[in-house]
Amino acid sequence: MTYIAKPRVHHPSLPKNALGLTRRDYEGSMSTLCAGCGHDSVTAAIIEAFWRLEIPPHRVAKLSGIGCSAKTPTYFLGGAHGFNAVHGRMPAIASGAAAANRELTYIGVSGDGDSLSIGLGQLCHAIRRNVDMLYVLENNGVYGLTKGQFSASAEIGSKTKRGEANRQAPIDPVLLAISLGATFVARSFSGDKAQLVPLLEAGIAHKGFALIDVISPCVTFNDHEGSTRSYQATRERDVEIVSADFVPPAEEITSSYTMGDVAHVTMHDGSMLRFRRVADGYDPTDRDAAWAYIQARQAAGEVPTGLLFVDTSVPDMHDLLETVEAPLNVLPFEELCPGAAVLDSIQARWV
Ligand SMILES: Cc1ncc(C[n+]2csc(CCOP(=O)(O)OP(=O)(O)O)c2C)c(N)n1
Ligand code: SF4
Repeated sequence: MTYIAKPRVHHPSLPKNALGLTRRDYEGSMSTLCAGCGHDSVTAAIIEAFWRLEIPPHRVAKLSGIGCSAKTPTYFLGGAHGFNAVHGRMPAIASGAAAANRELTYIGVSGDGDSLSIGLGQLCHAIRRNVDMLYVLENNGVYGLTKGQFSASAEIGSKTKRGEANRQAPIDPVLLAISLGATFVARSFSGDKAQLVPLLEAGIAHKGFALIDVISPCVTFNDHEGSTRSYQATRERDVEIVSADFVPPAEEITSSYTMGDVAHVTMHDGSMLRFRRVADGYDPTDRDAAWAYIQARQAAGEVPTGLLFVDTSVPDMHDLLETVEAPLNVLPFEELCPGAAVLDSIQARWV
């Protein structure tokens, strides 16, 4: 937790994006999390990604459930719409909001407890529906807010502060998402802003459900020797298997990599994902191969990071359900409530 108040007046020469906004305009309230919490670094990366993408804060809806991670939307994009849902229920709220207004950009922030225990079913169905949103899972292996109980992502053998070892098998959100048909799956580390920011940008630009699992250490309850989610353990085991770069539509595409090493995926809005295979033969567009590769590396004690899987060809929730283009709040009453005759004709289709 920081006690230094944010200055009200900003230096006039702070860099501005094309909207004339500085990074300060993408910040929120002062964080009340513990000093050094990984979640604050994720917040900083989210601020950077939205600033770079030049998305007006008031065109964003930020959602969360319950947990230290769920508090973080308060600390970015103060001008955005926000909703703090019941524990684990953020995906349902996000799905409903997105169905009612497809013009906003949706970001959900959750924890491993919020997502993989009480909210696991909700997460699975948001993936299955391919809801057009970025879902950031701040993964620290514990329930930080309720003082450090193991979460469902804790690995076997990981130790609590008092030395007890976890004996239950973990749920891996990345493998879960790939096996459920997710269309954008990435993993990163809160301490690696250079990798995390382009992944966040790409996840926001992705049309459909984008999951980014961010290893985000809890310095208060899970950063000791014996923990597999500490800063030290993550730094030792983090292996980047794909180096991804995000190129917005308006930017010239130049490559710093040797030609032949670089592959491009065009996103629906014309932006581009440019990735380099760091690991031999790794292809983030091949679902089966990605799943097998990640599982094999994890069995060998590594934490593979980067853009792990992407598919831009799958229809998202709006395409599947043929949702209305205009936000529901601007539709005239006659269209929202077309009367009994129209309802009868709809019901007649099923009799
Ligand atoms: C219905 C319900 N059950 C249990 C709780 C208690 N609770 C609050 S936060 C939390 C887990 C938070 O862990 P995580 O999602 O990993 O977030 P972190 O605090 O680690 O960022 C739990 C179990 C609650 N608030 N509501
Ligand atoms: S308890 Fe852990 S997760 Fe919560 S703010 Fe502190 S360091 Fe972060």
